[in-house]
Amino acid sequence: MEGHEGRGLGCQKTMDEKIDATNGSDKAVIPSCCLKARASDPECDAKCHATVVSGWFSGHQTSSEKTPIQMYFNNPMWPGEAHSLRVEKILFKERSEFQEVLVFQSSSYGKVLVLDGIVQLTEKDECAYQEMIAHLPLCSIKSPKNVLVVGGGDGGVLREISRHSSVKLIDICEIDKMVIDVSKKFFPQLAVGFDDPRVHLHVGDAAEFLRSAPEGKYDAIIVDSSDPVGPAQELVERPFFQTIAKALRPGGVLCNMAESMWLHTHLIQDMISICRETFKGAVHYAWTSVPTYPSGVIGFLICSTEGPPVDFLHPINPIEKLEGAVQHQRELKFYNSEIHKAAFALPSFVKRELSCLRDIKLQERQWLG
Ligand code: SPD
Repeated sequence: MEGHEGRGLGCQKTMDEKIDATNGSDKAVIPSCCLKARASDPECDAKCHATVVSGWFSGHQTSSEKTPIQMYFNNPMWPGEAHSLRVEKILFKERSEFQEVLVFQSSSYGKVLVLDGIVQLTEKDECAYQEMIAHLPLCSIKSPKNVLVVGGGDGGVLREISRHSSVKLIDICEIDKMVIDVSKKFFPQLAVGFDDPRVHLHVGDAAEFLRSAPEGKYDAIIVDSSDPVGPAQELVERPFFQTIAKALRPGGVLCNMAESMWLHTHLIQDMISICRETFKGAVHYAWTSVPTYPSGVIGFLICSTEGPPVDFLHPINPIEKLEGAVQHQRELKFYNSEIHKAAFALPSFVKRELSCLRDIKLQERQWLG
């Protein structure tokens, strides 16, 4: 089950490197994590995928390009940069009705899920995203019962919600069935989330799903979307947030994937402004470190509706106090109550740039105190 992710988070030698060391070869013994510049076997490119050059995946590429190489380093979401992973084997590549779905075995991050050329998760660092996006909201309210996940078709967020025994219903609305099927086949340690009997799967458009959701139904809504290009575009627009606010009970919470503070402060600002107008409770920004996402970090917009006040910075429902939650199915790797509080501490440039954040002063005072 653990596979490559079982290598842990440290800097470890590959088998080849260990053999070199044992033979006393004069080849420098460099840990695999420092070998990014080493060229690989170009022959495998042809058998691989358009985003793979000399054995390295470098997102992002649009599949129908005539000159795809230009696109590897030219995603409009993060122009001028790309992150590479060494590909051991392509395991799956197919175009669904909505996007191109790719799974490969990397040499350092385990299996990797890529949608339209953009890394969605790797076995090694998925914990830092799924645990945070689920427990930041769920540990901030007492006894969450009804939870909705938007997107999240890999099942990782469901796996995390399952740790909360107070939860009675977990609706998930994912647009792309291929993502679910691929996850069940290649990422069973995430897709295990679908086995929970509390989960009700809806394959379809989340905006539509939310429009017909009963008012005030959910205690928490978690938006685990891909980037707002392609099928997820609608999910950063005002009408979508309005339907979310309506579907939440008073004092209910939203946790929404909100991109990188290094790359997307404008987008984050826009989302915050919309949410400030839409959610009448608190609006905060928190972040986590995910090495395989652009710039190595990703953030969350966390909001509550008008009603019983929610103090996101001091979790009222600490995970450590929930019986069996830390161990459930797979021991928590990243999230704990300390990291919950720390996630709201913002670098100075972000504070300045996100000065539209109504709660920024409050966030600062609460974090310090
Ligand atoms: N830039 C990539 C953002 C991906 C966010 N969603 C990931 C899905 C993992 N459940």
